Amino acid sequence: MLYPRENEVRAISDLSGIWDFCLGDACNPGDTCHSLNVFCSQVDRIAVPASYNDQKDDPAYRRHYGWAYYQRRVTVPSCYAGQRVVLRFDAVTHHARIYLNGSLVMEHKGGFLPFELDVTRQIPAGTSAQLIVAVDNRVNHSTLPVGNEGGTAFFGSDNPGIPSVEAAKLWRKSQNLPNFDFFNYAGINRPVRLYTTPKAYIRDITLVPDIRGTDGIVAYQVETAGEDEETGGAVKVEIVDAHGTAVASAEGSCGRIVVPNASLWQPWPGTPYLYTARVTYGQDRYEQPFGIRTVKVEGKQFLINGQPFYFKGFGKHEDSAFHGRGLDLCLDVKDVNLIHWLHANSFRTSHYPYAEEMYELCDREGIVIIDETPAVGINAGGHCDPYQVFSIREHHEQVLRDMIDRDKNHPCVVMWSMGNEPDTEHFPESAYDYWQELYKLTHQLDPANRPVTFVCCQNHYEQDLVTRTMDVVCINRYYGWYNLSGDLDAACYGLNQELDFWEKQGKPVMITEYGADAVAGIHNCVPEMFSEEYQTEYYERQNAEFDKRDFFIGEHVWNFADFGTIQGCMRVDGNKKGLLTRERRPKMAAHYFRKRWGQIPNFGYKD
Ligand code: BDP
Repeated sequence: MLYPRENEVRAISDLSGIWDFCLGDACNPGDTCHSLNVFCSQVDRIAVPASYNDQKDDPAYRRHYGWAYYQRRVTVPSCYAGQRVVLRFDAVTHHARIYLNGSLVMEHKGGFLPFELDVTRQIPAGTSAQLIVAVDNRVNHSTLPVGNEGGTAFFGSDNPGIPSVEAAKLWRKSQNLPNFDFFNYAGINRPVRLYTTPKAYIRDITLVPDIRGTDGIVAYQVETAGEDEETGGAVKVEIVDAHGTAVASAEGSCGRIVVPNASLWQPWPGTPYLYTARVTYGQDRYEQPFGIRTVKVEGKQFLINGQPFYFKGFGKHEDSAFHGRGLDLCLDVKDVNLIHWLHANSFRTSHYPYAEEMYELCDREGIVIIDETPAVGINAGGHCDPYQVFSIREHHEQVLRDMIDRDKNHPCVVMWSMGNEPDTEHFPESAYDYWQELYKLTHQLDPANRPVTFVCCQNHYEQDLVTRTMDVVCINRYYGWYNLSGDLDAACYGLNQELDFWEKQGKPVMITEYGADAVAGIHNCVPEMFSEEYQTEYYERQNAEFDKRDFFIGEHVWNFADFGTIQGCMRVDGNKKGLLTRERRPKMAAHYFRKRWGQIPNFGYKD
């Protein structure tokens, strides 16, 4: 799906702003849903885009569990007459029903990917309509991420030691129990826009770059659609360099274009050179930025432009004060600048696809991304086989499809992660069947056929049949934190035993999570858990082990910054494993990594 861009023939009306809002299920979100002022006892104001949870200091907002309603009027200006008008939602978390003038016009499941609706007929140019967005934040065994609505809390405590079954039931019923470790921020988290296209329009563009000698080869495909399609005319593609000079062109809806003496997209501090594909079709125009670079796994190496790359970076979250998971462009720019400051080169979009603006920024800034679906929490701690019990399969395929469709043209995206920490040890055969099929599908879906992985949790790695079959083995490990707690000698011993196992598999391996909570400001002469000293030493010791292994292709710290979670006896006002605080102030470990990563080149570190 193309990102909305304004140009000489396409217009955008941004619907960000302060909308009307109410919580609850006073309106049954069925086929009709009329004015909030009729069915809500209290209509509040809410900022869009942003999560609603922290916009009012009210437990009802913070802990809300179920439907919530957003409302505003939408006007299609008369100057849009004769155009196709589309209403686009970048992300509504997790389940949305869209009503225009009281009638249900669209429904969408999944909280992190865009969806859109042609409203040309519903809202004729020069008129307006009432828009209501009903949002459901419940997570259960059919959603991604997975939750435990009304059931057992697989994640964290389920009130062990409580003799009263009734009390435990009450506790479970009152909450929207996530099966994941990040606060379940909900609402209209990303922009809502109206955009126009001509009636015959460019529906999608796919660009697959390759390198031959000093030339770039771009295989392209342009999908067109709409009324008057026949008369839309020929598709033309012009490749424009960073100075705005046309360097190559082609006609027809698919083909190959040679870019002579191409400048490559290189990760920072190399130059992330971007070209633009200027596509025209009849009246329509669209400019798609892209980079010329290759990505490949060969033996035990991950090659970008044919050179062995070393991942230095983090798992992140979209998470900040007040906004929750809402788009915050200022924070995105700040984070990318902090990534540069740390001499890091990459991050994983743990645990869901991020806002499109972040990928565009990373394309421009040369930050490498491992792009992850929201498939987190496919794990029942061994109580049951999640692959049999959870009804997620179809939805999982859908999010893979939509994520790749949305992100396929970004040079910053170098690998797909199908999910995070599923159960692969209690039901290894079941897990194998599930992930192998998705692995094949992911390869088929990506026109550029990038490497595919999933991220495996600390487990009996010898029993796990899936992780070893991925293009890159991605492991999350907490030696010295959740296990062998506080003892870094034992932790390094355990880690090395496991690395010996991986060495024999002949695959590239990276750590996609490792970390220790550190509450900023807690210091100790003897490094003990939760102190900044322990967090730093934890990393120093384990990194020294990674450095000895030539098949080890990267280190992603957990986490870039402290982030919000549900309450629980394991969390002190959120997860404190950040190198930075939630306000983006560095802890001791950030200074340590800045020094370390400043000495590790992007390419050839393990040669
Ligand atoms: C890992 C999860 C991550 C958690 C982290 C932790 O992938 O989402 O936040 O543990 O416990 O298992 O800090």
